[in-house]
Amino acid sequence: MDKGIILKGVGGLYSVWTDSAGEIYRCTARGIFRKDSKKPLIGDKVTLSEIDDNNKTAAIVEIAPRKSELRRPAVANVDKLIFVAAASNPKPDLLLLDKMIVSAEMVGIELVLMISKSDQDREYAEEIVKQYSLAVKCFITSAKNKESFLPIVKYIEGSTAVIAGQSGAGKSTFINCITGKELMDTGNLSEKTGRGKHTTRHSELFKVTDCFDKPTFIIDSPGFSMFEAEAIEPVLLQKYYPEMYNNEGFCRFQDCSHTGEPGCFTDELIKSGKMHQERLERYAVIYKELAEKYKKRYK
Ligand SMILES: Nc1nc2c(ncn2[C@@H]2O[C@H](COP(=O)(O)OP(=O)(O)OP(=O)(O)O)[C@@H](O)[C@H]2O)c(=O)[nH]1
Ligand SMILES: [Mg+2]
Ligand SMILES: [Zn+2]
Repeated sequence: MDKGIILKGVGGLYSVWTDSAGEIYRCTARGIFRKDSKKPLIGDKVTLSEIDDNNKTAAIVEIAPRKSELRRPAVANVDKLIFVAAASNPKPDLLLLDKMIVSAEMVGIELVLMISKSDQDREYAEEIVKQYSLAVKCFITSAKNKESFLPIVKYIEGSTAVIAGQSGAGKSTFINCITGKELMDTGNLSEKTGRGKHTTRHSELFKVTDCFDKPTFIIDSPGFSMFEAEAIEPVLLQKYYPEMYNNEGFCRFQDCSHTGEPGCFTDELIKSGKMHQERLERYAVIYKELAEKYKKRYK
């Protein structure tokens, strides 16, 4: 029996790094997981059996309890999530970002925002910071100036972080820059649509040694553009907005949804600069989506 960590999984075949052997084994998962509908995830700590040292193959027989679990990207045991939004090309989807913040808040993973490609539109990069700095930590970066990555590198040192965001935002470019290796393929945007081409197809975990003193792990993940808000009761949504839970106040109506009712405490937040107007407008969009979902489910 040996222990390891899942680096990658494609078509039911998992690459598992074992510290004791200092090597990667190609592993299959025993049927037992399928029975409990528990699927091994990148970042899972696993126990191996049937180890074949010559062919470097083994079977995963157990998954250790997870410290954390994310649905999108599907990864286990991360402490931090770096969400990459490009200042331009591709145009950032801020509603997607808002939903990701909610989702990370729910599972207790710290989300930080990396605004990439600031060389292409510095002004808009700063506009995004204005909208989000009251909710999450923000970093403005550009691959044209590698020093701009240093504050993030410092921030993830000693932890396990996953990097996520739209296709073409610059996730793999970041991984290559900070490791100083061409670990991942990167790809141009489609000229026709201005969107990324989904260059990265599978999540992959790397142990980064070069620029860190403490062991640090980072997971690259495929870009995505669709994300459904978690199916929570709409009144609970405010619990996942730092601007709201850090500045609680009273509304005229006890059952105020904070989506435009008169006498709402969010008016004060906007006026005093404790929440950005557009974050609040998108809050209302997500609230309505949840309300629809909730109605369908319980009617
Ligand atoms: N100008 C500029 N281009 C960048 C920057 N970062 C990345 N790019 C370019 O943007 C394109 C997409 O980068 P990738 O790193 O492949 O993007 P990704 O987020 O990994 O995309 P997927 O794997 O498809 O999810 C590449 O052509 C990169 O060279 C940046 O800071 N500035
Ligand atoms: Mg990529
Ligand atoms: Zn209110």
